[in-house]
Amino acid sequence: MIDLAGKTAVVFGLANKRSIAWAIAQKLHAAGATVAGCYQNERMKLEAEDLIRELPGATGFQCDVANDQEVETVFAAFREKYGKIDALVHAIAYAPAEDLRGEFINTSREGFRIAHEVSVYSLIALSRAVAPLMTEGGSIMTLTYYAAEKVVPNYNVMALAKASLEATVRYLAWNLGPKNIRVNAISAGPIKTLAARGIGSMGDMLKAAADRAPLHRNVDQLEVGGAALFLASDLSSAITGETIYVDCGYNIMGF
Ligand code: NAD
Ligand code: 0WE
Repeated sequence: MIDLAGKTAVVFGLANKRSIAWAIAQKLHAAGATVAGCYQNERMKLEAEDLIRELPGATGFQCDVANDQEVETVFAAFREKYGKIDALVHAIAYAPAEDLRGEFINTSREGFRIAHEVSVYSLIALSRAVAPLMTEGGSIMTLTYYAAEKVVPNYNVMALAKASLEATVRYLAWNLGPKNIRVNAISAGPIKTLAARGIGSMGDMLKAAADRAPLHRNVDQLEVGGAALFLASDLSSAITGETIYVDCGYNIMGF
């Protein structure tokens, strides 16, 4: 059994019960960690706080990662409440809806900027803020998707952001290695979350992914949570800069 008693984990990206962040928060909490759950804004607050109440000892925080002032404020609150932090989970992505469909060549300058700022730069900003609190070393992780490497129709500008995110993980791993802070990405297979809602072909995509994957099924959030628990724990003490696939094996197939 993985024991995270005495460890504190901050989890960003909590929207609702389907959020990958929620599954990760539950797994870390079940292993004994003290959990801070972060949601984007007032609109997410009610639902997120309801979930956080299910985890005794957990606390909710509001933070829009596109806002430097809000990041600074939330980390001041973490410092005050916890002092030391052991794990940080970044489960955040956003691109304007119109850039996630249609012709890739029509990607807007603004859509490109927003996707990279919210989905990639935020990992750098959160890592810089958390590193001074990871006084006993730590584990930082983010969520990525296979479309960073191979074309997935309509993922468009988000694919560029995920490719950049995976490179960011390697550079952060190199930079923070001397502090014994590890940085990794989990590449999850498609899951029906809020971020996958409104994607017209999601049903077909889930079916195709299950057909092709060696395990012939889809991934669920709690399985991603299991990998996150491993990455938060000492069992992964020599793993950094990696992208770990939690996709039922989909990525290994050539045909
Ligand atoms: P989700 O919608 O539950 O989570 C996305 C979160 O990002 C939301 O909580 C949203 O509030 C947050 N967010 C967006 N902009 C923000 C901002 N400016 N400040 C703070 N938070 C912000 O969906 P999810 O599927 O759980 O997504 C979590 C991560 O997993 C994302 O990085 C996504 O790309 C990745 N991922 C998802 C899938 C999938 O199929 N669902 C597959 C692989 C990777
Ligand atoms: O990372 C994602 C989705 C991220 C996402 C989702 C939205 C929807 C609402 C980012 N920005 C927005 N902006 C919105 O306005 N996934 C891995 C899920 C996903 O999204 C796809 C997929 C898959 C899988 C989009 C097209 C094709 C496949």
